[in-house]
Amino acid sequence: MSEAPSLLIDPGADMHAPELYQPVGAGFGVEHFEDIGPAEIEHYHEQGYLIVRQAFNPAEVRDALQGLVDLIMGKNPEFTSIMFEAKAQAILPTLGVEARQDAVRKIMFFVEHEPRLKAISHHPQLIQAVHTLLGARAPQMFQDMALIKPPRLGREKPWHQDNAYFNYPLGTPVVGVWIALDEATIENGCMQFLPGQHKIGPRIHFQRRDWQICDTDILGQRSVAAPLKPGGLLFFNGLLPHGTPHNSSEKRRRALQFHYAPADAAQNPDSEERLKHFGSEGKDVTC
Ligand SMILES: O=C(O)CCC(=O)C(=O)O
Repeated sequence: MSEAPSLLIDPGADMHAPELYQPVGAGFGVEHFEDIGPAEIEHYHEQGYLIVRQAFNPAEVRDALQGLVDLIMGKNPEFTSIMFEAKAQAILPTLGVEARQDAVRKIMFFVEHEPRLKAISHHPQLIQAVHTLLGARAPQMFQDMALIKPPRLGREKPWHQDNAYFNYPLGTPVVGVWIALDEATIENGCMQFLPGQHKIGPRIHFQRRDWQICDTDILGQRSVAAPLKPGGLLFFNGLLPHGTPHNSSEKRRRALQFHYAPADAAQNPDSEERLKHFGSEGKDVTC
């Protein structure tokens, strides 16, 4: 008898303090890719982010969503990089299209398995904008992810810097792109960030609810939110501290997240250098 493939399971974490996610306002942005000019590029470099409110049209969003749902429903049996919530493990085989999506924590490395998701991650206008934000260097996408926060249950992604998770040498420009597939609001867990704080450089990360910046370093800071309609996106610097709260609403929040670095930038062979700057779980530090 053949064994069922083993599932990727996320065990879950405690609830965060509500004070960690009380933005003072919404972030700056433009409507379309065509509106990105020198002032917007300067804003990105100064503040560490830029919003494009209508980056993708409804047909492009619909296609990406259908590609995602097909992967979740196992239409490509070779694709297994889906991480499910531990609580849903026992009932997964019984779940239909809607409920199965809400059992997913995240999905990774799918673009080579799903042309509709590859299309959005390599959209010509997106790539052109990333090229510009990388300082006119040809981009290479090195990470693709989809993140689902089901109604009421969707968990926090604690405050962190994405570069803490990547092995690029310090100083390598990294652009994150976060794309809303559903409307993303403060209530259902849109992105929140600390404008300009990418300039402070690497922060020590600790193993708490996740590998994250210490809550006491975030409390009292003036964070900004990026509420987005479906098809809106956030560009953000790999050193920008950001997080997303628990979904306290009745509305599901599905999003894509891609990361790009210059194609000619080499990665360090291991995490030693990175952990010197961002800290490690094994370090003798508490938080
Ligand atoms: O979409 C989310 O909830 C958080 C995404 C994020 O910041 C990450 O995975 O690094």
